Amino acid sequence: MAQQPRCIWLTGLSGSGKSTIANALDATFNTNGIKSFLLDGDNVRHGLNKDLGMTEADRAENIRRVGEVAKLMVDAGLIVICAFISPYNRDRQMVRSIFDYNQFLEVYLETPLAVCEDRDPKGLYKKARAGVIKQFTGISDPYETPENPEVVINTAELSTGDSVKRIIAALA
Ligand code: GGZ
Repeated sequence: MAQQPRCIWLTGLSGSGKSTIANALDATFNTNGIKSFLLDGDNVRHGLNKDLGMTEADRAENIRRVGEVAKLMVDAGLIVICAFISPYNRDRQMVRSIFDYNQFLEVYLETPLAVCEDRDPKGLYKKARAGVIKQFTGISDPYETPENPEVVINTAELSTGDSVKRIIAALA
């Protein structure tokens, strides 16, 4: 499984399966001796981007900084897996433009809102519906459907293992 350094960008609603698939991908690469690194809201929004909130401008800056860090890591020879809601087409296009033509793979997790809301692993949708969390993506904030993603996955229909296989096949 020889793989070139690259950025794999996972976009989708909260609860769509981004972190699950990102972690499974990371584990698969590492098992095969391929150096990869995972960037997601958990490790980035508590450190590098802890000054940012959820406004449109702050989300744009979140994505911009992550893209620049991912580019440095790709240049250092890693496969970088980024798992961010990244709800705006403009921001996803901007991050794509940071990379060379075949260095960027956009994976859209199209898991329907109703499924994500049903999963609600952290109770965030419930809080968003109650108005406790404002500007919540899919409820009170937009999610723009990706226009030209390289891969589209509905995790309500495809297992994590098959999702990983589909993404790795798209890297070939
Ligand atoms: C969406 C929110 C919000 C709001 C907190 N809207 O599923 P999670 O919980 O674990 O991951 C989500 C994370 C969003 O961070 P991102 O950096 O991925 O967002 S973006 O790409 O739009 O910049 C969610 C939680 O934080 N969360 N408030 N208002 N998700």
